[in-house]
Amino acid sequence: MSVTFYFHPLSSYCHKALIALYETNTPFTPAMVDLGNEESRAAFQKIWPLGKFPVIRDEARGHTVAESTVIIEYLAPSLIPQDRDLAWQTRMQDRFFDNYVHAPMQAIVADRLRPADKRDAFGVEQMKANLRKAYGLIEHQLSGKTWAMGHTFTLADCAAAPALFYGDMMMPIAPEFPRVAAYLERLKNRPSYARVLKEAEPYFAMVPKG
Ligand SMILES: N[C@@H](CCC(=O)N[C@@H](CS)C(=O)NCC(=O)O)C(=O)O
Repeated sequence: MSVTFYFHPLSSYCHKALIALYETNTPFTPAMVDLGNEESRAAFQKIWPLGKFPVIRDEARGHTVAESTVIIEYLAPSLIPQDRDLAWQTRMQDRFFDNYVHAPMQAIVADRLRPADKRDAFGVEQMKANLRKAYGLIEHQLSGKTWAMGHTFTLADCAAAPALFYGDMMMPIAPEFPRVAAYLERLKNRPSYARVLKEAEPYFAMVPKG
């Protein structure tokens, strides 16, 4: 099965899906989207009118699949444990990283992309407080664990990696969260994510500094 993967090399949610694809050696055809280019944006919006990536198109089966978690379920289901309880716990972790780490991180990035007179310093402080709250929970949950679910690398780790990586870039992980910092290092050294980061390297200068 070969599918087209619409993405941008800097996109954190695309990183999440790419980690899963590399973890499982899933074949795909990459299609880079440049939202700043009218033609590229219009072509992508024909595939997915919301214009958010990642998205995959599986021509053979006639499916367009959006949302990083669902793309992973579609292409790399082995990253979700089969055991019923472990499965919901993994999905819960995935939701946790997306909603409580990835979302505030994205809001901080978005604020940095605004014109200087439209920035929201109060909102950014709130998002940073949300990140600290989430890190406190992760610090506790990681006790005795290598990966989010224990010894097995799962969907939850795919979600955690880009959220923590860019989160750390926006607000360095404080010394009071040593397990979170060590977990991020393990994630960065995981071959699937190391490959994603290497491919993104030429674009990192585009990430807003602050
Ligand atoms: N819930 C979505 C979020 C996707 C998302 O926010 N993608 C960002 C890139 S990381 C995007 O497409 N941004 C472009 C835009 O909003 O115009 C997922 O899990 O895939």
